[in-house]
Amino acid sequence: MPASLPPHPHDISDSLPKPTSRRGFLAQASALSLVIPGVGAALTACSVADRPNPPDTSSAKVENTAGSGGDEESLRHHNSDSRLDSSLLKGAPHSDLSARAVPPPNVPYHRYDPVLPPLAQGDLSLHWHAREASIRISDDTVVAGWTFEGSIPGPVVHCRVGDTVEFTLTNDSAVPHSMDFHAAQIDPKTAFRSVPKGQSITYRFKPKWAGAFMYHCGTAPVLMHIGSGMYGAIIVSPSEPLAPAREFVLVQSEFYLAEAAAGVAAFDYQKMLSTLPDFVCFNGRPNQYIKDPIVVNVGERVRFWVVNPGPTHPCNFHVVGEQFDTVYLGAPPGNAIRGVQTWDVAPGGGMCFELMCDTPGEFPFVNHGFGHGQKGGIGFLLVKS
Ligand SMILES: [Cu+2]
Repeated sequence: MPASLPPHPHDISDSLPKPTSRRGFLAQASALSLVIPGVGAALTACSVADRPNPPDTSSAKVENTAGSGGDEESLRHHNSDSRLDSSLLKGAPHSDLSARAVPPPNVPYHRYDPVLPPLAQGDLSLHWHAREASIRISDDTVVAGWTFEGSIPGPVVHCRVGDTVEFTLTNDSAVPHSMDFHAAQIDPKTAFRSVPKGQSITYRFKPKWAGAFMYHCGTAPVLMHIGSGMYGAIIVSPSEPLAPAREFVLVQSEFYLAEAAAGVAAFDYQKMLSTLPDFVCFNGRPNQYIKDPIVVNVGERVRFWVVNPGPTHPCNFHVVGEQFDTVYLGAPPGNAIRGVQTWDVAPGGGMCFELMCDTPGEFPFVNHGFGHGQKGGIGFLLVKS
């Protein structure tokens, strides 16, 4: 007998109105009969960790799917999503932010604005700071981020092909950091080098190609720096404007978290290596556009600039109930393909998706790799009549 099919996305979204904890997501997955051994084992581990709360029936159900006969200790050994399973990964560096992070009595939640900022007029000069910051990503989860400008993702940069971007990074953090713009063609050894605390680096570049590009800290181990929040999008518009549209930026990324200390969850490098994230998010907060959708009007063209910093998984971008009339595989306005249902944006990549909103309704946009969509990679595009 095959495993139960996941519900239709509309049903999923109906059941996912609120961001919750990692444990909540796992319990939710179980409740939706998503039979995923790794998730089931993780759920069991959470249940064990959360004693004396009694395990619910859903956790018991998933235990059975793991084929262990319900023995919690043996399940741990099969749980690659658990820090307890040290047989998989040893000696990897680990964030020590949890020990230093300030408890978050007043870390406000804010929605990451998905609207593409206006195009800079002419050349662009940016001076950013790399710094640590506590970021609330949901009602009950605050993470100890390594950030650009105190934000995960970092700010969206919007420029045009051929404009000069002058960028300065000052490092306020004890850990060395750097900046790698995928929109630049430049000697990385010079421009993308790491800078220690209190020092700065400045470089200039002229984007040669339009498109949705990633930027990130490239300091080793890159996985740790990207995985801890040091990424964002630089959108390069073509010389000739594209068709008028409502333009949005979606940065999909994964969160691999350790247990919270003093209310703040550090990022977990071993979990990053295991590649089983706790959350997959558009713009840094699980399900944030379920809670507060992206709203457009019927008859409008929508252009999604989708960037995937990963660090590891693809974004199989899809809008339920819609089709993309145009997907630009490379620099817009060239490289367009038509009539697309889903296209994957690779980790480290970016792509431009367009659709005409000629039907009113509530359209979920998802990572159609639903193991990821279920972990927060889902939102609503609300088309008003
Ligand atoms: Cu860094």
